[in-house]
Amino acid sequence: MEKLITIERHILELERAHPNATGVFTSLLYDIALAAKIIARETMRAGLTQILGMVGRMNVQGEQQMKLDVFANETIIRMNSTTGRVAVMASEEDDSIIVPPQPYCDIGQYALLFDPLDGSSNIDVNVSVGTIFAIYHRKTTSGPGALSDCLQPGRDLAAAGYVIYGPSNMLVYTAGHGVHGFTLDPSLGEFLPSHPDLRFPEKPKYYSTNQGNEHFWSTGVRRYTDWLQGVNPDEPSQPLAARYVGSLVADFHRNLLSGGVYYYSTDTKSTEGKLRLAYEAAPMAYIAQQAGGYASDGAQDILDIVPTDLHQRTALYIGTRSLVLKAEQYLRRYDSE
Ligand code: AFP
Repeated sequence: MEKLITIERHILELERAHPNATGVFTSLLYDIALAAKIIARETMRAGLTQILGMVGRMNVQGEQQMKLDVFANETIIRMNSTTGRVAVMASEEDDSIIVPPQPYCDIGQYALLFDPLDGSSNIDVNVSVGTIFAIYHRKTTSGPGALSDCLQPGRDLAAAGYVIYGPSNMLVYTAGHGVHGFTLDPSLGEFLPSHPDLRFPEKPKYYSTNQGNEHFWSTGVRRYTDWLQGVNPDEPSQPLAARYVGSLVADFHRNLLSGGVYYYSTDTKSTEGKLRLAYEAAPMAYIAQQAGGYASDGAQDILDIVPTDLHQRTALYIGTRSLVLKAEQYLRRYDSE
């Protein structure tokens, strides 16, 4: 009979496989799972208040209702500020690093980076959103955590994951031993294992991109898209179906389960790309790699890029390995004079 365990037990059991583990890392993942449950609850409520027309008005305590991305951000920060596990944090919502109070910032061993509510424009129309998180060992050896602890290449990640708030809420994470998916059972309030050892399927089904940007794309990106659609006369291919939610977490998750590629290229409108390297592209790239996929900025592995700025942007091609390698090939062939 298959054993029924919670995400906490699962993390603990993985930790037991590492005799030198102190338990700090396990507790940190547990803290994130708890923050995810709180955000999931609020996301569900936000849908309801939207329907009942309460957003932007006062709640029963006479307080202005908080926007969900602000709520998600504050929840993750509060959950991790005084545990003594995290030396420094960085969020999409904050310009600078977030340093926990003393003595927690001194004793913390990890840097936690996150996008609290990715795809937040979807929330107003009741479509899936997500949280992305990245965990690094701190590099500084004493004192409070610093910016340098957050500016590490994805290859040095200790763990990464995302939570998807959708028809059901799921937490998917990797700590370097495969990718594990858990579904929140609302009646128990627990994430239960539902998708063990996730891998991209061999045969992809989808491509996901904002094709509204086509006029701004390079020749390489257009030819690559033709190839994905099976209409490139120079290189016949099986056409893939297009699916685009506009929330990286949702698009990535679908492609992870069904096979496919998500891309947001650089273009004449945004020469740096749109997605953020440190807390969007790098953690998702680590998950992709652990699931047998690949992520590239079009020329190199996302995991090799060392961020120089907290909010640095990048182009991103991510998903089924062969599809991402093909993107690199097209960009090399057409765009690299
Ligand atoms: P928001 O969090 O500002 O909605 O951005 C979401 C995102 O970073 C990523 O999750 C989407 O895939 C991408 O941007 C959508 O961008 P477009 O709206 O330009 O297609």
